[in-house]
This record gives sequence, structure tokens and C-alpha cells, in this order.
Amino acid sequence: MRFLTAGESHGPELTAIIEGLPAGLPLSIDDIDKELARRQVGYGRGGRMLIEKDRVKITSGLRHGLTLGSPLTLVIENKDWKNWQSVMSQTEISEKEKKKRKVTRPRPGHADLVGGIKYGHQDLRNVLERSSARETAMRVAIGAVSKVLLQALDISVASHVLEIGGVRATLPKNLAMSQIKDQSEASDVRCLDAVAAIKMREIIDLAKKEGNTVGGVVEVVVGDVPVGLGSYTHWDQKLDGKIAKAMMSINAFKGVEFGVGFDAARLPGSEVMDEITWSDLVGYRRESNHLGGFEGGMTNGMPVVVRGVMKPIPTLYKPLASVDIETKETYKASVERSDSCAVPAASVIAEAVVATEIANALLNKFDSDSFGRLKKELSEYREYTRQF
Ligand code: EPS
Repeated sequence: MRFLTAGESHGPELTAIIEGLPAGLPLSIDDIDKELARRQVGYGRGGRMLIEKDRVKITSGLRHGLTLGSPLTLVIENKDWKNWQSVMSQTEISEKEKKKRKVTRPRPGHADLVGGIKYGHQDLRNVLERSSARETAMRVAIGAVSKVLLQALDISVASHVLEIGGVRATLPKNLAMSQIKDQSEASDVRCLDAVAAIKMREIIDLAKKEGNTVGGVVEVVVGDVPVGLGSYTHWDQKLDGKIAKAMMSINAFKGVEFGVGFDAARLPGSEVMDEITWSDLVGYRRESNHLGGFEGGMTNGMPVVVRGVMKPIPTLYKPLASVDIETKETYKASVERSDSCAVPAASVIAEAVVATEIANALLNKFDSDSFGRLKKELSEYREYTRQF
């Protein structure tokens, strides 16, 4: 499976084409819309989310509620476009009009300046329109399709927020998937620790009041993953590597870890490796999951546990110093409308990109022309691994 996304933040729409989905997978618009809605909520979001009501339109690859095996085209309209039609016009406009929303003061930490230098844009809006995290709406739509596939194969994906602005959740070990799903969904910061959630909201309020932004840490958990997705045989076949890349591709993400993650540097080997046991009923198992479900770049049958660090959003209402690219004078950076915290939304996005990589690994491993064949092969393979 491969996909492309296209679209500017204030252009008419976002588009994606997914190629390589199996035929015969039951899929509905609702499956995707409900994921889009999850990304749009969350404490700390800014004014743009009051304008957008993300809904998907499917224009190819689906018939009578089943995928055709042909490219699936997804479209999400940008409702805000109607306010930007002249600024984002595809045809020439007057110099006076062009100046109206021209951006010449790059925001530190955003793609503005480097993108401008790289592509020769004197109006940095040409960079920020595409580098905007608006694009993640489409990644969530693609992830929603992937989640439908995974769910139909009894693989479940959940996510939650572990930390915002230095406030960290205290959680019991071995949370059940249903607990993660239900409790994160019930919290507007997607945090499973109700006390930490109160403090997270306070930190977000404070940041907003001070014209600042805050980042955090999100965690994705994937349960009932079969053994052996990805491969140790070549560096670019390691699935943890692919997931890390997908996580790092989310706007503002600066780091990724699996299982105990960076703590592995401080712990003895005996507390990092997961001891192997065997029983008639389930076959091989690990008694712990310090390695986050991966050994040798392959899934080991334990839940995949991956965390990502999101830096604070670089668009600050109280902007930092920057240089005007026309005059070279020192100015405060441009102020674009912003969110004070998008970590809860990022948790939904992380869930989507991880689901996409796991789905892709399954499609690569098994006969995936038709969903029926895929399901049968996976079920036979699960039995094989149980009996190994
Ligand atoms: C973003 C800036 C804001 C965010 C946007 C990402 O948009 P605007 O410039 O229209 O106010 O709301 O996020 C989304 C549009 C979205 O759908 O998440 C940025 O600069 O990255």
C-alpha cells in the first residue's frame, strides 16, 4: 500500500490517493468521519477548528460499501477556503492583493525560513500553507481506512496523552486496551490520569494567557499484532524503523521511543529484555513488554508500544525575534492564528500513522489482493505461530 497527500491549509481541499488496498474490505464514510472528528477536538485548540467540520468524500475505489482494490481517493474540503479565495487564488492577482497576507517574517521553529530559501519563495505563505499541520487531517483519514482493515483482522489500536507542558500522567502498569480507549476518549486532554488532566488544562490555560504554547508526549498501543511483521534481514525492512519514521513525519514531533525507550540506556539488561515463556494455549509469550513489542525490527506478538514527543507549536501569539526577509531588519515573527496545545490531536494522528504502518506491513506479508484471502492467510499464520 502506498499513498500521496496533497493540499494547502487554506486551499480548497486536501486530497489523498491510497493504492494497494485489498478488494472486498467493508468501508463506510462514517468510519473515516468519526476519526476526523476525534482529531478536531481537544483542549487547547485554536479558532480554526471552530470553522472546519472535517468530512471525507470518497471519489474512487469504493462500490456498494466495499473497496474495489483500485486506488481509493479521499477528499476533505477546507471550509476556511471561502475566506481565503483571493489570497490562495490559482490565477494571477493584483500586487496590492498579493501583499495582503504576504509573510516575510519567518517564525522560529517553523518551516518558513528554510522552506523559503530552499524553494526560492519570497512570500513565505507559499511554505507555511503546505507545512501546516492541516495536512494531518488527511493522515488521519488514511489511518482510519487502515484501522478499519486492522479491526476486521482483530487488531486494535489506541492512544493517549502521557504528558503536557511538563505535567506527566501517573498510570498503572498493563492497562487494558479497552481502558485506554474509553478513558482517553472521555478526557478532553486524552489523559487517563484525571488528576494530571486537571493540571494539564491549567498549564494550557496559562500558556494561552501568556501567548505561549506547550508540547507533550503521546503513546500509541497496538494489541493482538501477529508475530513477525517487519524483518531483521535488511535495515529498511525493520518495522520499528518504519513506525519511527512515520511518527517523526508528524508536524512538530521531535523524538520517538518504543517500550522502555530511552530508559534502556540506564537499566541493566535483565530489566530491558523480556523473558520468554510457552504454553499450550497461546504458544510463546513474553512475561513483560519492556521492548514495546519489537525484537530485531519485527513484532514479537506483544502489544506495540510507541511514544512520540511533540514540541510546542512554533506559532506564538507573543512572537519571538526574527528577521524580515525583505528588509533584513529584526522584527517579531509573524503571528498566524494558532493552537496553544495540539498534543491531544497529535495523539489521534500518531494512532493513525502507526495504524497505517502496521496495515502496510500486513499487506506486504500476506496475499492482499482480496480481503477474504488476507483474512484467511492471517488466521492460518496465527495458528502456525501458536504451534511453532
Ligand atoms: C497550523 C495553524 C492553524 C491550525 C492548523 C495548523 O491553522 P490556521 O493558520 O488556519 O489558523 O489550526 O491546524 C489545522 C488547520 C488542522 O486542521 O489541524 C499550522 O501552522 O501548522
